[in-house]
Amino acid sequence: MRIIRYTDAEYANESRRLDRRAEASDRVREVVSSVIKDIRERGDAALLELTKKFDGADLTPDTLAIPIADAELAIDALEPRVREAMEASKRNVQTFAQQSMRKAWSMTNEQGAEVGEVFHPFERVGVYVPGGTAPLVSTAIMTVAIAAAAGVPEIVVCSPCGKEGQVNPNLLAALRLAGATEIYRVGGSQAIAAMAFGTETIKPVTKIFGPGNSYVVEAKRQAFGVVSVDLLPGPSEVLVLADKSANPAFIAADLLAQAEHGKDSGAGFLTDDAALLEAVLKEVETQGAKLSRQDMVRSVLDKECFLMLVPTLEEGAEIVNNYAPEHLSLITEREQDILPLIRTAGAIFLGNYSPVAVGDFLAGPSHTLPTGGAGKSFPGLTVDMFQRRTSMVRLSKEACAKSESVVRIFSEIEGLDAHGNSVSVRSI
Ligand code: HSO
Ligand code: ZN
Repeated sequence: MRIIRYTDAEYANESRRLDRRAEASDRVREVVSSVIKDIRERGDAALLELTKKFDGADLTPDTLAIPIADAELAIDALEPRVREAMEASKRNVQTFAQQSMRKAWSMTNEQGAEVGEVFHPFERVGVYVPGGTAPLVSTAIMTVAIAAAAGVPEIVVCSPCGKEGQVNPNLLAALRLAGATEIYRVGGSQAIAAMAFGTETIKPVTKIFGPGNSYVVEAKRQAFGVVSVDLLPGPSEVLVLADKSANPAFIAADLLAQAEHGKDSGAGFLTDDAALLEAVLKEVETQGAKLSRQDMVRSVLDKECFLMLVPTLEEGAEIVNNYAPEHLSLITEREQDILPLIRTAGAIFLGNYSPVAVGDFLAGPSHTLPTGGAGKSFPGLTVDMFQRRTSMVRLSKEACAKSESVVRIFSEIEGLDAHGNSVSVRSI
Protein backbone atom coordinates (compact mmCIF):
# COMPACT_ATOMS: atom_id res chain seq x y z
CA MET A 1 0.00 0.00 0.00
CA ARG A 2 1.18 3.49 -0.80
CA ILE A 3 1.73 5.58 2.32
CA ILE A 4 1.71 9.33 1.89
CA ARG A 5 2.40 11.75 4.73
CA TYR A 6 1.89 15.49 4.59
CA THR A 7 5.47 15.84 5.77
CA ASP A 8 6.73 14.07 2.60
CA ALA A 9 8.07 16.10 -0.33
CA GLU A 10 5.70 14.20 -2.66
CA TYR A 11 2.57 15.01 -0.64
CA ALA A 12 1.41 17.97 -2.76
CA ASN A 13 1.83 16.02 -6.00
CA GLU A 14 0.14 12.95 -4.60
CA SER A 15 -2.87 14.85 -3.37
CA ARG A 16 -3.12 16.60 -6.75
CA ARG A 17 -3.15 13.16 -8.41
CA LEU A 18 -6.19 12.29 -6.34
CA ASP A 19 -8.18 15.06 -8.04
CA ARG A 20 -10.10 12.99 -10.58
CA ARG A 21 -12.45 13.35 -13.53
CA ALA A 22 -14.21 10.40 -15.07
CA GLU A 23 -12.90 9.73 -18.61
CA ALA A 24 -12.57 6.71 -20.88
CA SER A 25 -9.32 5.79 -22.61
CA ASP A 26 -9.08 6.16 -26.42
CA ARG A 27 -8.75 2.40 -26.79
CA VAL A 28 -11.97 1.71 -24.82
CA ARG A 29 -13.76 4.39 -26.82
CA GLU A 30 -12.75 2.84 -30.15
CA VAL A 31 -13.60 -0.74 -29.20
CA VAL A 32 -17.02 0.31 -27.94
CA SER A 33 -17.82 2.40 -30.97
CA SER A 34 -17.07 -0.53 -33.29
CA VAL A 35 -19.17 -2.88 -31.13
CA ILE A 36 -22.12 -0.47 -31.26
CA LYS A 37 -21.79 -0.14 -35.04
CA ASP A 38 -21.73 -3.90 -35.41
CA ILE A 39 -24.85 -4.42 -33.27
CA ARG A 40 -26.70 -1.67 -35.12
CA GLU A 41 -25.85 -3.18 -38.50
CA ARG A 42 -26.15 -6.90 -37.79
CA GLY A 43 -28.37 -7.21 -34.69
CA ASP A 44 -28.59 -10.69 -33.16
CA ALA A 45 -25.87 -12.12 -35.43
CA ALA A 46 -23.35 -9.62 -34.04
CA LEU A 47 -24.61 -10.12 -30.50
CA LEU A 48 -24.07 -13.89 -30.74
CA GLU A 49 -20.61 -13.51 -32.27
CA LEU A 50 -19.48 -11.00 -29.67
CA THR A 51 -20.83 -13.20 -26.87
CA LYS A 52 -18.77 -16.06 -28.27
CA LYS A 53 -15.72 -13.80 -28.52
CA PHE A 54 -15.90 -12.15 -25.08
CA ASP A 55 -17.76 -14.68 -22.91
CA GLY A 56 -16.86 -17.88 -24.76
CA ALA A 57 -20.51 -19.01 -24.95
CA ASP A 58 -22.20 -20.57 -27.97
CA LEU A 59 -25.70 -19.10 -28.02
CA THR A 60 -28.42 -19.07 -30.66
CA PRO A 61 -31.21 -16.53 -31.15
CA ASP A 62 -33.45 -18.93 -29.19
CA THR A 63 -31.16 -19.12 -26.18
CA LEU A 64 -30.38 -15.40 -25.84
CA ALA A 65 -33.32 -14.99 -23.48
CA ILE A 66 -33.59 -16.87 -20.21
CA PRO A 67 -37.24 -17.92 -19.85
CA ILE A 68 -38.91 -16.22 -16.90
CA ALA A 69 -40.20 -19.66 -15.89
CA ASP A 70 -36.55 -20.72 -15.37
CA ALA A 71 -35.97 -17.70 -13.15
CA GLU A 72 -39.05 -18.67 -11.14
CA LEU A 73 -37.73 -22.18 -10.74
CA ALA A 74 -34.49 -20.64 -9.48
CA ILE A 75 -36.54 -18.78 -6.84
CA ASP A 76 -38.21 -22.04 -5.76
CA ALA A 77 -34.81 -23.68 -5.46
CA LEU A 78 -33.41 -21.02 -3.11
CA GLU A 79 -32.44 -22.04 0.38
CA PRO A 80 -35.07 -20.47 2.69
CA ARG A 81 -32.49 -18.37 4.57
CA VAL A 82 -31.11 -17.06 1.25
CA ARG A 83 -34.57 -16.17 0.04
CA GLU A 84 -35.33 -14.40 3.33
CA ALA A 85 -32.09 -12.38 3.02
CA MET A 86 -33.04 -11.33 -0.50
CA GLU A 87 -36.55 -10.40 0.65
CA ALA A 88 -35.16 -8.40 3.59
CA SER A 89 -32.91 -6.43 1.26
CA LYS A 90 -35.73 -5.87 -1.22
CA ARG A 91 -38.07 -4.61 1.54
CA ASN A 92 -35.55 -2.00 2.69
CA VAL A 93 -34.70 -0.92 -0.85
CA GLN A 94 -38.32 -0.58 -1.90
CA THR A 95 -39.38 1.20 1.29
CA PHE A 96 -36.55 3.69 0.77
CA ALA A 97 -37.59 4.07 -2.88
CA GLN A 98 -41.23 4.75 -1.90
CA GLN A 99 -40.01 7.59 0.33
CA SER A 100 -37.95 9.22 -2.36
CA MET A 101 -40.46 8.79 -5.20
CA ARG A 102 -41.53 12.01 -6.89
CA LYS A 103 -45.24 12.75 -6.57
CA ALA A 104 -47.48 15.01 -8.65
CA TRP A 105 -47.78 18.55 -7.30
CA SER A 106 -49.18 21.90 -8.40
CA MET A 107 -49.19 25.54 -7.31
CA THR A 108 -50.56 28.86 -8.52
CA ASN A 109 -48.18 31.37 -10.12
CA GLU A 110 -48.25 35.17 -9.82
CA GLN A 111 -50.78 35.52 -12.65
CA GLY A 112 -53.09 32.85 -11.22
CA ALA A 113 -52.08 30.04 -13.59
CA GLU A 114 -52.04 26.54 -12.16
CA VAL A 115 -48.58 25.02 -12.75
CA GLY A 116 -47.28 21.67 -11.66
CA GLU A 117 -45.59 18.40 -12.49
CA VAL A 118 -46.79 14.86 -13.03
CA PHE A 119 -44.64 11.72 -13.10
CA HIS A 120 -45.00 8.49 -15.01
CA PRO A 121 -42.74 5.46 -14.85
CA PHE A 122 -40.72 4.76 -17.99
CA GLU A 123 -42.52 2.03 -19.92
CA ARG A 124 -39.49 -0.09 -20.77
CA VAL A 125 -36.07 0.18 -19.18
CA GLY A 126 -32.85 -1.80 -19.51
CA VAL A 127 -30.77 -2.79 -16.50
CA TYR A 128 -27.23 -4.07 -16.76
CA VAL A 129 -26.05 -6.42 -14.02
CA PRO A 130 -22.33 -7.22 -14.25
CA GLY A 131 -20.82 -10.69 -14.22
CA GLY A 132 -17.16 -10.78 -13.35
CA THR A 133 -15.57 -12.76 -10.58
CA ALA A 134 -18.45 -12.48 -8.07
CA PRO A 135 -22.15 -12.93 -8.86
CA LEU A 136 -23.46 -9.52 -7.78
CA VAL A 137 -26.81 -10.78 -6.54
CA SER A 138 -27.35 -7.63 -4.49
CA THR A 139 -26.98 -5.48 -7.62
CA ALA A 140 -30.12 -7.14 -9.00
CA ILE A 141 -32.04 -5.80 -6.02
CA MET A 142 -30.30 -2.41 -5.94
CA THR A 143 -31.43 -1.69 -9.51
CA VAL A 144 -34.37 -3.86 -10.61
CA ALA A 145 -36.34 -3.66 -7.35
CA ILE A 146 -36.17 0.15 -7.59
CA ALA A 147 -37.52 0.07 -11.15
CA ALA A 148 -40.33 -2.15 -9.89
CA ALA A 149 -41.04 0.25 -7.00
CA ALA A 150 -41.38 3.07 -9.53
CA GLY A 151 -43.99 1.00 -11.39
CA VAL A 152 -41.97 0.31 -14.57
CA PRO A 153 -43.94 -2.43 -16.39
CA GLU A 154 -41.15 -3.79 -18.63
CA ILE A 155 -37.82 -4.32 -16.91
CA VAL A 156 -35.26 -5.82 -19.27
CA VAL A 157 -32.06 -7.21 -17.76
CA CYS A 158 -28.82 -8.12 -19.48
CA SER A 159 -26.18 -10.02 -17.57
CA PRO A 160 -23.22 -11.92 -19.03
CA CYS A 161 -23.15 -15.70 -18.98
CA GLY A 162 -20.28 -18.11 -18.48
CA LYS A 163 -18.79 -20.40 -21.14
CA GLU A 164 -21.65 -22.87 -20.76
CA GLY A 165 -24.20 -20.10 -21.22
CA GLN A 166 -25.22 -20.20 -17.57
CA VAL A 167 -26.11 -17.24 -15.31
CA ASN A 168 -25.56 -17.81 -11.58
CA PRO A 169 -28.80 -19.33 -10.17
CA ASN A 170 -28.87 -17.02 -7.13
CA LEU A 171 -28.53 -14.03 -9.42
CA LEU A 172 -31.27 -15.33 -11.68
CA ALA A 173 -33.59 -15.83 -8.72
CA ALA A 174 -32.81 -12.37 -7.35
CA LEU A 175 -33.49 -10.76 -10.73
CA ARG A 176 -36.95 -12.25 -10.89
CA LEU A 177 -37.64 -11.67 -7.20
CA ALA A 178 -36.74 -8.02 -7.74
CA GLY A 179 -39.15 -7.76 -10.67
CA ALA A 180 -37.27 -8.41 -13.94
CA THR A 181 -39.69 -9.16 -16.80
CA GLU A 182 -37.14 -10.14 -19.50
CA ILE A 183 -33.67 -11.54 -18.88
CA TYR A 184 -30.94 -11.94 -21.51
CA ARG A 185 -27.65 -13.76 -20.97
CA VAL A 186 -25.51 -11.18 -22.70
CA GLY A 187 -22.99 -8.75 -21.29
CA GLY A 188 -20.45 -6.07 -22.11
CA SER A 189 -20.85 -3.09 -24.40
CA GLN A 190 -22.73 -5.33 -26.87
CA ALA A 191 -25.53 -5.77 -24.30
CA ILE A 192 -25.83 -2.00 -23.84
CA ALA A 193 -25.90 -1.52 -27.61
CA ALA A 194 -28.58 -4.20 -27.98
CA MET A 195 -30.80 -2.58 -25.35
CA ALA A 196 -30.27 0.91 -26.78
CA PHE A 197 -30.69 0.16 -30.48
CA GLY A 198 -32.57 -3.13 -30.38
CA THR A 199 -31.94 -6.39 -32.23
CA GLU A 200 -34.33 -8.96 -33.67
CA THR A 201 -34.64 -10.54 -30.19
CA ILE A 202 -34.15 -7.62 -27.81
CA LYS A 203 -36.63 -4.79 -28.32
CA PRO A 204 -35.07 -1.39 -27.62
CA VAL A 205 -35.54 0.32 -24.25
CA THR A 206 -35.74 4.04 -23.55
CA LYS A 207 -33.37 4.30 -20.59
CA ILE A 208 -30.44 2.18 -19.41
CA PHE A 209 -29.38 1.64 -15.81
CA GLY A 210 -26.77 -0.22 -13.84
CA PRO A 211 -23.05 -0.60 -13.23
CA GLY A 212 -20.42 -2.28 -15.37
CA ASN A 213 -16.78 -2.37 -16.43
CA SER A 214 -15.16 0.44 -18.39
CA TYR A 215 -16.58 -0.89 -21.69
CA VAL A 216 -20.12 -0.99 -20.35
CA VAL A 217 -19.76 2.50 -18.91
CA GLU A 218 -18.41 3.82 -22.23
CA ALA A 219 -21.24 2.12 -24.13
CA LYS A 220 -23.77 3.94 -21.94
CA ARG A 221 -21.94 7.17 -22.70
CA GLN A 222 -22.03 6.53 -26.45
CA ALA A 223 -25.69 5.44 -26.43
CA PHE A 224 -26.70 8.59 -24.54
CA GLY A 225 -29.05 10.66 -26.65
CA VAL A 226 -30.72 7.64 -28.24
CA VAL A 227 -31.54 6.50 -24.74
CA SER A 228 -30.99 8.27 -21.47
CA VAL A 229 -28.90 6.68 -18.75
CA ASP A 230 -28.88 6.74 -14.98
CA LEU A 231 -25.23 7.50 -14.21
CA LEU A 232 -21.85 6.00 -15.03
CA PRO A 233 -21.06 3.53 -12.27
CA GLY A 234 -17.80 1.61 -12.78
CA PRO A 235 -15.49 -0.42 -10.51
CA SER A 236 -16.23 0.03 -6.82
CA GLU A 237 -14.16 2.20 -4.45
CA VAL A 238 -14.09 3.58 -0.92
CA LEU A 239 -12.35 6.34 0.99
CA VAL A 240 -12.24 6.43 4.77
CA LEU A 241 -11.68 9.73 6.56
CA ALA A 242 -11.17 9.22 10.27
CA ASP A 243 -9.66 10.63 13.45
CA LYS A 244 -8.46 9.01 16.64
CA SER A 245 -12.01 8.10 17.67
CA ALA A 246 -12.06 5.41 14.95
CA ASN A 247 -11.44 1.72 15.53
CA PRO A 248 -8.53 0.62 13.28
CA ALA A 249 -9.85 -2.95 12.97
CA PHE A 250 -13.15 -1.62 11.56
CA ILE A 251 -11.37 0.63 9.05
CA ALA A 252 -9.08 -2.18 7.88
CA ALA A 253 -12.09 -4.47 7.46
CA ASP A 254 -13.82 -1.89 5.23
CA LEU A 255 -10.68 -1.35 3.13
CA LEU A 256 -10.31 -5.10 2.65
CA ALA A 257 -14.00 -5.49 1.80
CA GLN A 258 -13.40 -2.99 -0.93
CA ALA A 259 -10.19 -4.63 -2.11
CA GLU A 260 -11.92 -7.99 -2.60
CA HIS A 261 -13.90 -6.43 -5.45
CA GLY A 262 -10.65 -6.89 -7.34
CA LYS A 263 -9.55 -5.33 -10.61
CA ASP A 264 -9.74 -1.54 -10.93
CA SER A 265 -11.43 -1.06 -7.57
CA GLY A 266 -9.77 1.32 -5.15
CA ALA A 267 -9.52 2.05 -1.45
CA GLY A 268 -7.95 4.89 0.45
CA PHE A 269 -7.64 5.93 4.07
CA LEU A 270 -7.06 9.49 5.23
CA THR A 271 -6.41 10.47 8.82
CA ASP A 272 -4.88 13.24 10.90
CA ASP A 273 -3.68 10.71 13.46
CA ALA A 274 -0.29 9.05 12.80
CA ALA A 275 -0.86 6.29 15.37
CA LEU A 276 -4.19 5.36 13.76
CA LEU A 277 -2.50 5.13 10.37
CA GLU A 278 0.06 2.64 11.73
CA ALA A 279 -2.64 0.63 13.50
CA VAL A 280 -4.77 0.38 10.35
CA LEU A 281 -1.73 -0.73 8.34
CA LYS A 282 -1.09 -3.55 10.80
CA GLU A 283 -4.75 -4.59 10.85
CA VAL A 284 -4.90 -4.73 7.05
CA GLU A 285 -2.00 -7.19 7.11
CA THR A 286 -3.42 -9.48 9.81
CA GLN A 287 -7.03 -9.46 8.60
CA GLY A 288 -6.01 -9.55 4.93
CA ALA A 289 -3.99 -12.75 5.36
CA LYS A 290 -7.13 -14.68 6.31
CA LEU A 291 -9.31 -13.74 3.35
CA SER A 292 -10.40 -16.12 0.58
CA ARG A 293 -9.85 -13.88 -2.44
CA GLN A 294 -6.13 -13.35 -1.73
CA ASP A 295 -5.07 -12.65 -5.31
CA MET A 296 -7.64 -9.87 -5.81
CA VAL A 297 -7.10 -8.41 -2.37
CA ARG A 298 -3.31 -8.38 -2.80
CA SER A 299 -3.36 -6.84 -6.22
CA VAL A 300 -5.74 -4.05 -5.16
CA LEU A 301 -3.75 -3.40 -1.99
CA ASP A 302 -0.49 -3.26 -3.93
CA LYS A 303 -1.70 -1.16 -6.85
CA GLU A 304 -4.79 0.81 -5.92
CA CYS A 305 -4.71 1.38 -2.18
CA PHE A 306 -3.28 4.32 -0.27
CA LEU A 307 -3.01 5.50 3.30
CA MET A 308 -2.59 9.23 3.78
CA LEU A 309 -1.62 11.29 6.79
CA VAL A 310 -3.23 14.74 6.41
CA PRO A 311 -2.51 17.78 8.59
CA THR A 312 -6.21 18.34 9.38
CA LEU A 313 -9.54 16.65 8.76
CA GLU A 314 -10.60 19.79 6.87
CA GLU A 315 -7.78 19.21 4.37
CA GLY A 316 -8.77 15.53 4.25
CA ALA A 317 -12.33 16.59 3.38
CA GLU A 318 -11.02 18.68 0.49
CA ILE A 319 -9.04 15.72 -0.87
CA VAL A 320 -12.18 13.58 -0.52
CA ASN A 321 -14.13 16.16 -2.56
CA ASN A 322 -11.48 16.15 -5.28
CA TYR A 323 -11.46 12.35 -5.43
CA ALA A 324 -15.29 12.09 -5.33
CA PRO A 325 -15.35 8.55 -3.92
CA GLU A 326 -18.20 6.17 -4.56
CA HIS A 327 -18.36 5.54 -0.80
CA LEU A 328 -17.00 7.61 2.05
CA SER A 329 -16.73 6.24 5.54
CA LEU A 330 -16.49 9.21 7.92
CA ILE A 331 -15.51 8.40 11.47
CA THR A 332 -14.78 11.42 13.62
CA GLU A 333 -15.80 12.97 16.89
CA ARG A 334 -16.05 16.24 14.91
CA GLU A 335 -18.81 14.98 12.62
CA GLN A 336 -20.82 18.19 12.89
CA ASP A 337 -17.82 20.19 11.54
CA ILE A 338 -16.61 17.77 8.87
CA LEU A 339 -19.77 16.22 7.42
CA PRO A 340 -21.07 19.52 5.96
CA LEU A 341 -17.77 19.91 4.07
CA ILE A 342 -18.25 16.69 2.06
CA ARG A 343 -20.00 17.41 -1.25
CA THR A 344 -19.04 14.81 -3.86
CA ALA A 345 -19.21 11.37 -2.22
CA GLY A 346 -21.81 9.02 -3.76
CA ALA A 347 -22.77 7.71 -0.31
CA ILE A 348 -21.54 8.59 3.16
CA PHE A 349 -21.33 6.05 6.00
CA LEU A 350 -21.17 7.69 9.40
CA GLY A 351 -19.47 6.48 12.56
CA ASN A 352 -17.73 3.31 13.68
CA TYR A 353 -20.75 1.04 13.23
CA SER A 354 -21.75 1.79 9.64
CA PRO A 355 -19.87 -0.69 7.44
CA VAL A 356 -20.12 -0.02 3.72
CA ALA A 357 -21.14 -3.69 3.24
CA VAL A 358 -24.46 -2.97 4.98
CA GLY A 359 -25.05 -0.34 2.30
CA ASP A 360 -23.98 -2.83 -0.37
CA PHE A 361 -26.54 -5.42 0.67
CA LEU A 362 -29.25 -4.15 2.96
CA ALA A 363 -29.57 -0.57 4.21
CA GLY A 364 -31.96 0.93 1.63
CA PRO A 365 -30.27 3.48 -0.68
CA SER A 366 -29.10 1.91 -3.95
CA HIS A 367 -25.49 0.74 -3.96
CA THR A 368 -25.33 1.83 -7.61
CA LEU A 369 -23.22 4.93 -7.18
CA PRO A 370 -20.95 7.17 -9.27
CA THR A 371 -17.31 6.04 -9.41
CA GLY A 372 -14.01 7.17 -10.92
CA GLY A 373 -14.66 10.82 -10.02
CA ALA A 374 -18.11 10.89 -11.65
CA GLY A 375 -19.55 11.85 -8.23
CA LYS A 376 -18.59 15.43 -9.12
CA SER A 377 -21.35 15.43 -11.73
CA PHE A 378 -23.70 12.52 -10.92
CA PRO A 379 -25.67 11.38 -7.90
CA GLY A 380 -26.30 7.71 -7.12
CA LEU A 381 -29.24 5.76 -8.50
CA THR A 382 -32.61 6.88 -7.14
CA VAL A 383 -36.16 5.85 -7.86
CA ASP A 384 -37.06 9.12 -9.59
CA MET A 385 -34.60 8.19 -12.35
CA PHE A 386 -37.22 5.62 -13.35
CA GLN A 387 -39.90 8.33 -13.50
CA ARG A 388 -40.49 10.55 -16.50
CA ARG A 389 -41.50 14.06 -15.54
CA THR A 390 -43.98 16.23 -17.44
CA SER A 391 -44.96 19.77 -16.49
CA MET A 392 -48.56 21.01 -16.72
CA VAL A 393 -50.02 24.49 -17.11
CA ARG A 394 -53.69 25.54 -16.88
CA LEU A 395 -54.88 29.16 -17.17
CA SER A 396 -58.32 30.55 -16.48
CA LYS A 397 -59.55 33.42 -18.69
CA GLU A 398 -58.46 35.83 -15.92
CA ALA A 399 -55.01 34.26 -15.54
CA CYS A 400 -54.58 34.42 -19.30
CA ALA A 401 -55.50 38.13 -19.33
CA LYS A 402 -53.06 38.80 -16.47
CA SER A 403 -50.28 37.01 -18.40
CA GLU A 404 -50.80 39.05 -21.56
CA SER A 405 -48.60 42.07 -20.89
CA VAL A 406 -45.44 40.08 -20.12
CA VAL A 407 -46.02 37.74 -23.05
CA ARG A 408 -46.49 40.67 -25.43
CA ILE A 409 -43.18 42.19 -24.35
CA PHE A 410 -41.32 38.90 -24.89
CA SER A 411 -42.95 38.34 -28.26
CA GLU A 412 -41.96 41.88 -29.24
CA ILE A 413 -38.31 41.53 -28.22
CA GLU A 414 -38.05 38.08 -29.81
CA GLY A 415 -39.81 39.35 -32.94
CA LEU A 416 -42.45 36.60 -32.74
CA ASP A 417 -45.77 38.45 -32.96
CA ALA A 418 -47.89 35.32 -33.43
CA HIS A 419 -46.86 34.31 -29.92
CA GLY A 420 -48.26 37.57 -28.56
CA ASN A 421 -51.43 37.26 -30.65
CA SER A 422 -52.15 33.77 -29.29
CA VAL A 423 -52.58 35.35 -25.87
CA SER A 424 -54.28 38.59 -26.96
CA VAL A 425 -56.89 36.71 -28.96
CA ARG A 426 -58.04 35.10 -25.70
CA SER A 427 -58.06 38.32 -23.70
CA ILE A 428 -60.60 40.36 -25.68
N1 HSO B 1 -19.67 -2.19 -3.49
C1 HSO B 1 -20.40 -2.43 -4.71
C2 HSO B 1 -21.68 -3.19 -4.49
C3 HSO B 1 -21.50 -4.61 -4.09
N2 HSO B 1 -20.68 -5.06 -3.16
C4 HSO B 1 -22.19 -5.69 -4.56
C5 HSO B 1 -20.83 -6.36 -3.04
N3 HSO B 1 -21.73 -6.76 -3.90
C6 HSO B 1 -20.74 -1.08 -5.37
O1 HSO B 1 -21.32 -0.19 -4.51
ZN1 ZN C 1 -19.08 -3.96 -2.28
